[in-house]
Amino acid sequence: MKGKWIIVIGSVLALLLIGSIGSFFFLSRIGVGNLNQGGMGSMMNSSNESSSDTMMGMENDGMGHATNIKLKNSTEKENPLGLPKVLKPDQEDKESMRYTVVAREGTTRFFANGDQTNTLGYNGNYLGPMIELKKGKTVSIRTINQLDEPTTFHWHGLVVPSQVEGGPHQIVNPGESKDVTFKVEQNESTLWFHPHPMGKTASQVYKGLAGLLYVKEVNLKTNLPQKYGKNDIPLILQDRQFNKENSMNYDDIEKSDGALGDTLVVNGTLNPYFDVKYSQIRVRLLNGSNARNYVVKLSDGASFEKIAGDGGYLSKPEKVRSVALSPGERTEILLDFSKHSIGEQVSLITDGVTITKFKLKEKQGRNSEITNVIQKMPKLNDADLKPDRRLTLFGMGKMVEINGKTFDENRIDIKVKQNRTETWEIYNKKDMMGGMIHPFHIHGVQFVVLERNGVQTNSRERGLKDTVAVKPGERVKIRMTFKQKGVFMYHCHILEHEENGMMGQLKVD
Ligand SMILES: [Cu+2]
Repeated sequence: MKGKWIIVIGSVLALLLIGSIGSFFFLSRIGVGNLNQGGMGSMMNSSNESSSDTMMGMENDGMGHATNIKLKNSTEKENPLGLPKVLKPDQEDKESMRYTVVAREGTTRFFANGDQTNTLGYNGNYLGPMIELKKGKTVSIRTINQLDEPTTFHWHGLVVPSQVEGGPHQIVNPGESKDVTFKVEQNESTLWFHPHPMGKTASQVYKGLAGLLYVKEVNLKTNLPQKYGKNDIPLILQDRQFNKENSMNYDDIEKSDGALGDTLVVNGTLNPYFDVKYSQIRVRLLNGSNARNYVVKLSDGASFEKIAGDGGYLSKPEKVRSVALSPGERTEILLDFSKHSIGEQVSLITDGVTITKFKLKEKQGRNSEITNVIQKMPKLNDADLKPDRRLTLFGMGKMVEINGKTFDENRIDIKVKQNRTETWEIYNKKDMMGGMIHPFHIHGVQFVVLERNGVQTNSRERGLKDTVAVKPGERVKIRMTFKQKGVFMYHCHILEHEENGMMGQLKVD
């Protein structure tokens, strides 16, 4: 009996010792009382290599979150997939194009029998239009803020000077407008735009401020599908938490490690289907969620081709059975319906939940093999693998930091000379609970992912990127050239982590 008590007291003392040696995170997590599966899963997954064709260690959505909210299949009747409108230029000539983008309040009815819910949108009630930027042209955009709070218009992935790229310093106050002009010099790619004001980014994106930005190379010789809304469709993936009136309220949800919801909303549509009329469909996936990771597959388990990442095409199409997207990332894939019969349907799914049903109605066109090498990657030497800088991402919840610091808008963390090429090693340091994936994003550049944990990344990751998922314990090397001047942000794209200070400033001059 006495021995038992010694063991119990000894265990308590040992726990206290661990607690005091360990970080505050440990105690705060225990305080929440959730030793959730996600936390454990992330620890077990952390040694997986990205070469794994299917998982990339991202199968457990919401891993490491204080609450692990799983996605549910929708019980709503199926709805035709909403497609963002193509924004008409106010003016266009050989050298230039001009657009107007308005951030405004709106209302949206997501459920057939639900209430209208207050949302935000660009030029509409929820989300925004697709804006096409033609490479080689000078684009002017009049940005107008009709919200009752400050916002910015951030062009995510666009390689332009910081003065026009809409970071936290480019505030547009309520009722005001700002004109930005830039030359489009990068390759054909699927970018996006969203707000970036300090303290309001996460809530404004959650309420609906996000839109598509396609860079288009008019003279690009390609046999890829490119009929917008017909054989070339975007899927903006977002998870939302609806209350019993079927409305949503950002302020009401638990979100210390990022807002998660149990309902998947695709282009603003619940339970969507798309009528396929072509034998080959190009799908541009955007993870526009605040915090959720997705692993996207076909419901019949078939393989498909990945053709592009964040910043444009891969050097050749890659056959895959799944693609993983952390918040902010984009991936373009080709779906082949040539061997399916008219009337059949197949879905894109994530974690067993339907993203969009594809119903085969017609099979126009034929599948031409994509043979052209569409984006050449720079040649690399061994010396390029030596990091010029090391960044350590650490923490969870409100206690997040980069290299031991939280964001300070009056501090420049990194200075780089214009046109310098650097290799950065991004290290996601585990905490005692295992940690979580941090999607690392840098403004104003596109980079190449060189290595994960010392292993050269497989070719499908070798397209240009602006956001990269860094798993707990992982070291990811990226390499980029800083072509544009100004003060740029780098940060975790879990928007609540960014708001809590997992962000730094890079000055290029
Ligand atoms: Cu993070």
